[in-house]
Amino acid sequence: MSGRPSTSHWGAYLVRAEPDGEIVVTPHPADPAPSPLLGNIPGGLRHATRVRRPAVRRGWLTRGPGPSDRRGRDEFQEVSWDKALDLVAGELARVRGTHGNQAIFGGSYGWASAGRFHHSQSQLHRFLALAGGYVSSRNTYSFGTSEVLLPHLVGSSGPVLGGGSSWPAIVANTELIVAFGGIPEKNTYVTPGGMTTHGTPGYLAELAAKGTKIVLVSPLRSDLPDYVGAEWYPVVPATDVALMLGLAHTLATEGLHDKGFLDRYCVGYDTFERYLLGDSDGVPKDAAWAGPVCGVEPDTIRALARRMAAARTLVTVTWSLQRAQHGEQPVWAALTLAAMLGQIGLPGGGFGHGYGSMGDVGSHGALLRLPTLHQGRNPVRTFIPVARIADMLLCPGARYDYNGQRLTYPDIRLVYWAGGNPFHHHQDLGRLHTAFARPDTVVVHEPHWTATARQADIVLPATTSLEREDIGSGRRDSHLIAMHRVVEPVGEARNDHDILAALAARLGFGGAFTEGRSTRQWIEHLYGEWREGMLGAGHQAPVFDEFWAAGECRLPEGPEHFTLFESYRADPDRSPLYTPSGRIEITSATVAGFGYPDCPGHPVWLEPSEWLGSPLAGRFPLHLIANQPGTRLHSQLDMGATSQRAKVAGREALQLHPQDAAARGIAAGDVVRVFNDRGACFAGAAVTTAIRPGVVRLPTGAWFDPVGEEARLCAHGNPNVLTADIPSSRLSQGCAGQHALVEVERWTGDPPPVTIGSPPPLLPAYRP
Ligand code: PGD
Repeated sequence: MSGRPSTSHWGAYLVRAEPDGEIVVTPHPADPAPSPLLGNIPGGLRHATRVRRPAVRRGWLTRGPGPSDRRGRDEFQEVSWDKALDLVAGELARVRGTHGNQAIFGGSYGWASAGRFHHSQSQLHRFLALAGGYVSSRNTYSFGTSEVLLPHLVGSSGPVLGGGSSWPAIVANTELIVAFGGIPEKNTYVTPGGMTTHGTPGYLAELAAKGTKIVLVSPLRSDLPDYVGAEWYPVVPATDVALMLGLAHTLATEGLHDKGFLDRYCVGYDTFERYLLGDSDGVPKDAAWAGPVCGVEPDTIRALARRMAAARTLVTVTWSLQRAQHGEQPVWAALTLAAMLGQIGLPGGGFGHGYGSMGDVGSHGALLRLPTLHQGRNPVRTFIPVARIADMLLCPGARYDYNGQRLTYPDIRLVYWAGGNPFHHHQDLGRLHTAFARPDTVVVHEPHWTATARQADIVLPATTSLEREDIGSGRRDSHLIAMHRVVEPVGEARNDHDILAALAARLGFGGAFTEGRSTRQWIEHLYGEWREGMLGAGHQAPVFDEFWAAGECRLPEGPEHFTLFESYRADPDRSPLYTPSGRIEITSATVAGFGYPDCPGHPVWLEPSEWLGSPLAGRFPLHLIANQPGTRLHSQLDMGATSQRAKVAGREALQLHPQDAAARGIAAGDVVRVFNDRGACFAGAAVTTAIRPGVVRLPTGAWFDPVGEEARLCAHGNPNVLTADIPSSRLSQGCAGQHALVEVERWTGDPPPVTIGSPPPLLPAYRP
């Protein structure tokens, strides 16, 4: 072994520190397909953008707490840890005393780093719960729309989002995969908490070797690897539902749908069929109707529907499709299509959601409870759906809909964030910048000077996983990893836990927070609890010392051939779904009863406000896809070697079709300006035929580098200056950041320099 095992969200690896302090990272020997993202780790560790000392925004330090439009623009004053902790503890006490715990927002969404104990969000939630509570956030940016929708359709989101049918069952049985959004390999390296053996690329290669037919429905050909040999249907972005309806119409009118399955296992097909045939609205959703909307020839749609009915067919939808306005519809329509084929619950057939969205979807590792830090009970019941952060800050007291409830935004005075980067992950960053001017105080724990750290008042330097001890593993992982410390903390960085323990001590609940344990004792404790559970369930697990010395232990596998909804299919009366009817709800009386025009009671085609068929396309004729990057995880380690290699002209690469490039006089390598009414960013042009004409792709995660006071222009290429801060619908209020209409122009002048690779102006008044 050339190092000790450690793990990251993009996989386990071996790491060692050289005498000169540099670290060497190599793939884990058990991993058949290690992630290229490992290449970002060494360069990130001691990069110039590490936060080396606690820092306070000068305006906050001199004028004290209060709303300020200087956030993101002021200099920072470095201070001692004691001073910083006194300031944070004092401000928490002030806000609690004056406004109550309802005024503290501690949702703190974000992926942070792998590691079960030093999970930033769990640490912060435990701390704030003991401090009297906090306004929390619910659901995720990843699949927040499906999390709310699926319980109405199949009783729970767990089985669908938790992995679906296993790859071996698919490889053995599936004849045709119709993949809406494809199965993008780049995402399959990523799993929250880590993954030691990345299986998806190997299974895709097996499917190709077997000759399994795969239909890729996406404007981007890269949404399935070339070696799979997929048939590419370059659909117009945001119109998958029209294509699905065209397919469903062909099935229904040619008698290819499975009426027996629909009667026995589903409710509400008749209502949907009346819509499909045009009986309820006068518009038959036939292939001739669907073709011009989605850009696929009507004959091709009809032929595909017939092929789907004649084969063992798996209909899959990526999570990216629900990360859009009306994002409920592609998920609901795909489930309905699969139900019409009657193969849900049959090996290799039916419905899947998230193949290619995450590494563990389709994995057959056992779904085990991992060592977990208890977060305690949050006495404050107020929450927001996670993607409504800017609305909350901008509109305290406003009422809004969410999943059948009328909720009210709280009045937030203190925002506390650890382990997330909202100035990467949220939409319409110019609007978010305005929203972040509203609270009295923003506290951020961060290893790096991200855009979010720069928008804070108090920045506390956090360690990365290489600088501390932990235990790491992901859902369905093959290994539990003993994450030894590899290097000493960079600068004066401290672990999130130690920062919060020091604050808890100042606020009088230090003992309750730490329970008297050191970090090593916590790790042993969490491991011990986990081991007891494992032994109780009949699994083996070594004692802690053995595990720690060995560096890892193997985890049990789940059933290799698993099929989603198999037990439901076998006996729907004895194993009903947890829906009101106990059946798959193609029409949901509950959702219909909410009366939301943007999410009626069965799947429908609803035009988004921004797509190539909307009036706005007259001014902004290109459809931007802002999807997950292939060269980093979200915004993490954007300064690392893998991420930097893919930049064009020092900026994030914007992919566009040669026709669109030629029409604008753009050549590969040019600096371009991408813009719409919300904002603009600079990017580097990458010209490719692997994209539908009229579509451009700019992935998320280039560090936001705002130019000017309004923060509506990014020098570096963060697409979230362009995306709209609107929800998927009133049902789920999910993130809709995947799409926006834009225009692109070649930039002939001097573009603003990219400055985000250096720290913000720091006043080094304090030296240890
Ligand atoms: P990350 O870049 O992973 O993005 O959003 P998220 O905020 O999770 O941010 C994690 C931060 O944690 C990093 O800044 C990292 O430095 C910091 N960090 C790492 N380790 C530690 C630690 O130990 N302690 C502390 N305190 N900090 C740490 C991701 C979100 O973006 C997600 S999940 C999705 S799916 C969304 N996808 C899209 C999309 O498809 N399209 C658009 N337009 N926008 C999206 N945004 C969403």
